[in-house]
Amino acid sequence: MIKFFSFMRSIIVVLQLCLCLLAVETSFAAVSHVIHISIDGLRGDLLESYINSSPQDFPNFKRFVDEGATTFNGRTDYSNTETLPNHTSMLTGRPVEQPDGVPNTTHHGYLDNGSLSPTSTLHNSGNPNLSYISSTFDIVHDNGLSTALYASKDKFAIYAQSYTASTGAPDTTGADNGRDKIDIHLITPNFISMHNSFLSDMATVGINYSFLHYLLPDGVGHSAGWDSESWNNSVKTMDTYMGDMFDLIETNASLIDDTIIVLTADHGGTGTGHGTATDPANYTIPVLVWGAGVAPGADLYSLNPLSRLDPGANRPSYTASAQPIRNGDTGNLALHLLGLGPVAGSTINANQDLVVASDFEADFDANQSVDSHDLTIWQAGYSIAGGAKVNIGDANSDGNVDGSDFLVWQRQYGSSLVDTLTPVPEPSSMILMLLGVICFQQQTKRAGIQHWLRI
Ligand SMILES: [Ca+2]
Ligand SMILES: [Ca+2]
Ligand SMILES: [Ca+2]
Ligand SMILES: [Ca+2]
Ligand SMILES: [Zn+2]
Repeated sequence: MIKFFSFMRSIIVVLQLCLCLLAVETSFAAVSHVIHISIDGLRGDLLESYINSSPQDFPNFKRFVDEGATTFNGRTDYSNTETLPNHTSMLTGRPVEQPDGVPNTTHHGYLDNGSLSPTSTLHNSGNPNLSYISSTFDIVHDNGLSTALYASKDKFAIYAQSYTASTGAPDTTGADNGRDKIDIHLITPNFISMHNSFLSDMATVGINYSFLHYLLPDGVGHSAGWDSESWNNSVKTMDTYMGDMFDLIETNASLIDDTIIVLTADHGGTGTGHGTATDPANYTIPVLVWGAGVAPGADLYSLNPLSRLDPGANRPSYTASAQPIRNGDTGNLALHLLGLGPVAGSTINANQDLVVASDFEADFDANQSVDSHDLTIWQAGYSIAGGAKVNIGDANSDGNVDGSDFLVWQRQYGSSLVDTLTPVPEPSSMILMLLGVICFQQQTKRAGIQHWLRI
């Protein structure tokens, strides 16, 4: 009788284990801090070729590639490759101009690029069909979190002026956090002091959402030309600034493991300008995401096979069936990473479906499918003890690549967002597989890679 009960108890334990294993999809854990960065004029294809040809000169941009989810083939707004219109898209999730066939309340319409008056706001100078144009600052602040804007061109005052105690919208989300949506703002052409102010503010205050704008590559591009030696050096300088960001996060106990950087650019450039919106040199920009929970070494297009498509050299319009990843996606992405909903009235990434991690723990190459290629990655990483990331085969985030990661791969094998027809093991056969594994574990004193592969 006692044997019978202990047998039943084992069965129940196994069934419970199976039930929890059936929940294979992971959910992204929100972080407390997002640093949203725009590097003015940082052309995507040039940045990529610099990193590839001399990685030692761009160690921090390379860290984004090795440790984060990235693309160098992002897109600006469709019709505009100027500074403020594109930054306004990043902050509002709206196209610059009205796309064909969509309501005239869709676009932000802020085409001005520098002639603001002290009373100019996005609301009185943008799309006349909108009385108020909401932003990332609204959503974060209305939810009781802290916000900051650091910008290195005076014309960025348009954002500070648009969200003051008198120009910002009343807060109707939970407790009243007020109409002044930007807690800290520093707008100065002295980007070195701007950068240092951010580093010290962030270390002491721990701002939840910061938007930073660095002018350097744009200024050098206009004087010396994009892809000139001076321009290359300006990107090296920005690389050291990004190194400061990593240091800031990794030396601060309250930021590490709770912060994500989202980096993009307003436009690229060629010759000494960037005004032609149809020129690939102007519309090709990077989108680099790094930090807690972000898939390491991942390509953003591979991570988003259902919602985004690498446009090659093309310039898809907003109504194209397959959308590229745009700088305008990054605002609603930043909000999503903070666990917040989208900007009111936004249309770019408005359903926040741009993801930065795989749905599956055993998707080691981060393409939203668990297949034999993921197994080869696990095989190559097998027996690494300590410091392993998911892209070398650590499915259960313990830093080791071992048999338990293989078991995760085994139960997720065939899972895919792309091809839902791929057979997934039936629960009953999964139970049999699991029982087999448990017996195997008991019988095996030393589990080498060949043993796991023979299961
Ligand atoms: Ca610019
Ligand atoms: Ca509120
Ligand atoms: Ca995969
Ligand atoms: Ca592991
Ligand atoms: Zn410019």
